[in-house]
Amino acid sequence: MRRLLLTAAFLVSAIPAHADEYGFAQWLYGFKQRAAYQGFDQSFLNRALTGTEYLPRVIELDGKQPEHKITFKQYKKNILTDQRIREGREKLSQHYNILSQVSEAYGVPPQYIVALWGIETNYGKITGGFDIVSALATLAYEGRRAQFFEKELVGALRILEGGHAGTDKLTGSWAGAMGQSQFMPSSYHKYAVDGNGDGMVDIWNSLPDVFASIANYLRTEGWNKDVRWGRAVKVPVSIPEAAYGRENMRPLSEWMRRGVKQADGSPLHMPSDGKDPKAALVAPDGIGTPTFLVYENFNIIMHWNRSTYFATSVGLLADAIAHRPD
Ligand SMILES: [Ca+2]
Repeated sequence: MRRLLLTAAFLVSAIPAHADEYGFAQWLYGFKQRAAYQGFDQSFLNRALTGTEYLPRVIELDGKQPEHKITFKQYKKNILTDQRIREGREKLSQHYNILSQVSEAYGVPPQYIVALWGIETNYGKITGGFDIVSALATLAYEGRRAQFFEKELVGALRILEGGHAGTDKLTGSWAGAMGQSQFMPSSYHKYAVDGNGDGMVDIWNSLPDVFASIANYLRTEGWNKDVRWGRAVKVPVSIPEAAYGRENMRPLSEWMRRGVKQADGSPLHMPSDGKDPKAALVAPDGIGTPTFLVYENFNIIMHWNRSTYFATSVGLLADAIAHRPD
């Protein structure tokens, strides 16, 4: 009888209090088998997944309805603060040597590297404290985008398996974006590079690695160093609404002919290399509100984050950091 009671007590304590935790433990067991089937070493899996836990907070954040859509004007006010601009300029001068080396090597002007770093993590200060393996496992278990997150989880394990992340605990946002550049594991594999040549690709702690990885992302996606991201412009009313939009790329010379000017009313100029870059008109808050003539590089920032607000703010912050007029 005593023995039976002990067994029962053991069983009760082995079952997690919360049903989700029980379901998660079962899911993790299945995942381990699927991962082993993909070629991971069993002892590595046991080690890497020890301590992996269900994170209710991640589910809570994932379920949050998107906030009331704010205008670009409001977004810009939140993102392009005097503080962020001032700090960006300080960072640019403080890390000028590394940044100019990276810029030279990857063909990306330093102000864009600093701007992306500044907007993603406030220059490395807000990188998210979630354990990435637990966060991704929780999201994969939850199932809303199970396949996507399980793939990212496998990607995270590959980073740990390689042992060259410079860290044995991957941390980041609740949604899996890691380190100072906020790369998902798949982006880490695709774009992250070793900037200081120590054999580690450490986007958490090494600034040369962070900068080189951001620059390598932009270069890989086709950044053109001879053209800017875009600029604020003045558009004549004769240009109809249908001509606006990122998909309506036209030669710069055509926009000039149709009367598009710089925001201060001065004329636009053709690049000195004699090329006629394609450009599009983007007005995030609609016609009659601040409008930008954007080049292909804008689409590369949009590849990083599919938000016009984001891409425009990165461009404006880069200009402000470099003291370039918009
Ligand atoms: Ca490194």
